[in-house]
Amino acid sequence: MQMKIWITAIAISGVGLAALAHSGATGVMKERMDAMGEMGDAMKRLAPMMRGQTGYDPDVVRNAANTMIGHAGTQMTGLFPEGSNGAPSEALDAIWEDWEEFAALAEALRTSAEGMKLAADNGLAGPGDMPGSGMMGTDQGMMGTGQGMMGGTPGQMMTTEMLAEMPVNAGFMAVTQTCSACHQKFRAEDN
Ligand code: HEC
Ligand SMILES: [Cu+2]
Repeated sequence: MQMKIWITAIAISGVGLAALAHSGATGVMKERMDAMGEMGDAMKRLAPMMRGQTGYDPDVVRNAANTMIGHAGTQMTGLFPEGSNGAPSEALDAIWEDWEEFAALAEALRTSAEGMKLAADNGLAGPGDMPGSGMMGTDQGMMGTGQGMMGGTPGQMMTTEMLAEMPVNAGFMAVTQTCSACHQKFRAEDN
């Protein structure tokens, strides 16, 4: 009886169902979901560090950057053959309608992740080191929408070389922006 209520609660919340749907992915769909999942885990490890909530470790930053570099550019676009969406995928048709922009964002992920990697030893921005550094540490700021004050294709304003010279927060921001810009346009559920 109690078990039944518990199962019903999970079904209603949708959590169990979503997990099941995604575990049904196979082939290239599963491969890219796994790759995205790895990057998501890397971002979760970085976020508290970038906010100063956990101790700063440049090796963790470099490892996370390597994960993203390994999944960026043609590594990523190669996992999206034309028409490879439909349930349980969240990939939108817009990917193949606007392939150039999709590929540019996949490439921007490499640029920004390489910048973050090279900036690892620069450490975090101190108060006042960067204009607006207060909001840089979060992924909720106006820049985090991917449509903010930078305009254009996010992540393309700042080159790898520029990011390499800045506090590591800037590279992290650029990576975050690139993830969310692509998800906003090319993924059904942005979460
Ligand atoms: C060039 C576009 C693009 C970039 C850049 C990108 N993603 Fe994605 N992401 C997608 C698409 C499209 C999907 C949906 C794939 C599917 O369901 O078939 C997705 C799905 C995901 C998922 C869900 C995986 C699953 O199991 O369904 C996570 C987590 C994720 N991305 C994290 C990230 C993170 C973190 C970054 C940046 C470090 C990132 N993504 C960068 C396009 C992108
Ligand atoms: Cu999935």
